[in-house]
Amino acid sequence: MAKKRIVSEINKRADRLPPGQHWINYPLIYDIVERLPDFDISKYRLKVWGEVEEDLELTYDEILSFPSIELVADFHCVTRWSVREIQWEGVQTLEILKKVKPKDGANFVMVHCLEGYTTNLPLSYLWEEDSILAYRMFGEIIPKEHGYPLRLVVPKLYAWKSAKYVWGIEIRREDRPGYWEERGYHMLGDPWKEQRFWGD
Ligand SMILES: Nc1nc2c(c(=O)[nH]1)N[C@H]1C(S)=C(S)[C@@H](COP(=O)(O)O)O[C@H]1N2
Ligand SMILES: [Mo]
Repeated sequence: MAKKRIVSEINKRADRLPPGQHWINYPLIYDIVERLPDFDISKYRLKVWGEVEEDLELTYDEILSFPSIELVADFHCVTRWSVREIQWEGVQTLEILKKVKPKDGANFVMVHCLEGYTTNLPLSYLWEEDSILAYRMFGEIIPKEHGYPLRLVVPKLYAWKSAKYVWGIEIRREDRPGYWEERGYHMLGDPWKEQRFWGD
């Protein structure tokens, strides 16, 4: 069966390039650490916990065996570069949410990454059909510097919300700032509203 392929709605907007952005050809690598630790894939687990009916813990192989989709989506960094049509493959976050069943009043997410990075976003963005946990980029296993083993891709928000090296998804009642949000970046980060920093 042909794999389901989704082109993000953001690529079809009349105002496709958000205000204050310019196109470049390939995403620049941004990391909060100089050297990434080595990730032992046999010990890797994706964990989902918090305000949910059922916690979830998956090995890398279990993630690969989930129904997957191909996603084509533009990528917008708050430092004003944007990249057209990145091709990803992975599991829709809505599939994960259907498994864990968030409780009433669960409205936010904190995403945890293997090197210590965190980022927060409203839970509603993980119900969007173009939000995925990606393990392939342009047809290859996602390169280490772009997020191996697993990367959250949320095309509707600035790229700092698309966390690389994800190991944990914490479902929460209250919002709490992640790494960049604690340093002044916007709690939501909608590129079309230019929500770059607190107060924007
Ligand atoms: N774990 C983790 N994810 C991260 C970051 C990071 O430092 N650590 N940087 C973010 C920022 S600021 C951007 S612009 C994008 C860059 O993606 P790339 O490095 O794959 O080009 O990753 C985001 N995800
Ligand atoms: Mo960024």
